[in-house]
Amino acid sequence: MVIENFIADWPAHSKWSLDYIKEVAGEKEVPLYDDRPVRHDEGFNQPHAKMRMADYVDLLKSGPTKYRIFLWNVLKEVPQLQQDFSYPDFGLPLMKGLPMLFFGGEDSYTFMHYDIDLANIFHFHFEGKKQCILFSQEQTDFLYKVPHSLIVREDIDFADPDLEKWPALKHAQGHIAELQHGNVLYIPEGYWHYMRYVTPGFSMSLRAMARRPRNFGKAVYNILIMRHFDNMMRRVKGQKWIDWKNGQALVRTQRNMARREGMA
Ligand SMILES: O=C(O)CCC(=O)C(=O)O
Ligand SMILES: [Fe+2]
Repeated sequence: MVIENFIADWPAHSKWSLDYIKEVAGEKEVPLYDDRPVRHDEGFNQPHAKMRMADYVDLLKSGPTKYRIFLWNVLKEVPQLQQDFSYPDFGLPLMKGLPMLFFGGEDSYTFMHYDIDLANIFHFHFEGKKQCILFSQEQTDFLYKVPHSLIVREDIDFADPDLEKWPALKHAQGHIAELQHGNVLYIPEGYWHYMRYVTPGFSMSLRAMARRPRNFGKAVYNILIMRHFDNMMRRVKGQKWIDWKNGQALVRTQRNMARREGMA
């Protein structure tokens, strides 16, 4: 799933670094996320802080930080960067309006999730070292997925999971990839992904729509119904809704395990 030396002919391959981003986008104000758990009074994917890009790059270089930039649209924010890459032919039609950048500091991580549209993701990595853990949708029964969301229990540390506390994870079969400068990671449609920034760095994702009917159907449901229902329940029930969902993550996974043992 990791392709090496694929983008060696892109100008971005030699040009793109944290210093270069600071040069071309230093004055931009960027939304930052840390690793705090989801709260009822925050919207879906609402940022936790804001900073100038120049200050953010300085922060990344000064030592470990939890702050990440998530889903930062190149076209909208720094259109000139478009000249540095192209849309390769991977045999899947890439969505050209959505090249997204992701940044993170040493030791920061993007929680285990899958994307709302269950897209195919091509993840191009530029600076730093990054560890990625992937699971297919077939593994969802073992992952303590939180209902009405796209995440698993946030108190699971995928860098070093506590298998006593989360025994179902022992049954999950996944993939691990280590990304270095210039690598491309293919994340098949709907796959769960967790990214840990071993050193400060950034990547770009290009996406292609989900093609399997089942995944496409889930994408439509998530976008049209799930996120609105979840937002409404947060407003109506508040933190109780979040706590109930986290409880259900445990209950449902335990039920899945019992059912499997029953079948064995
Ligand atoms: O690299 C990251 O921090 C997250 C990437 C991601 O979630 C994505 O490309 O969909
Ligand atoms: Fe993602």
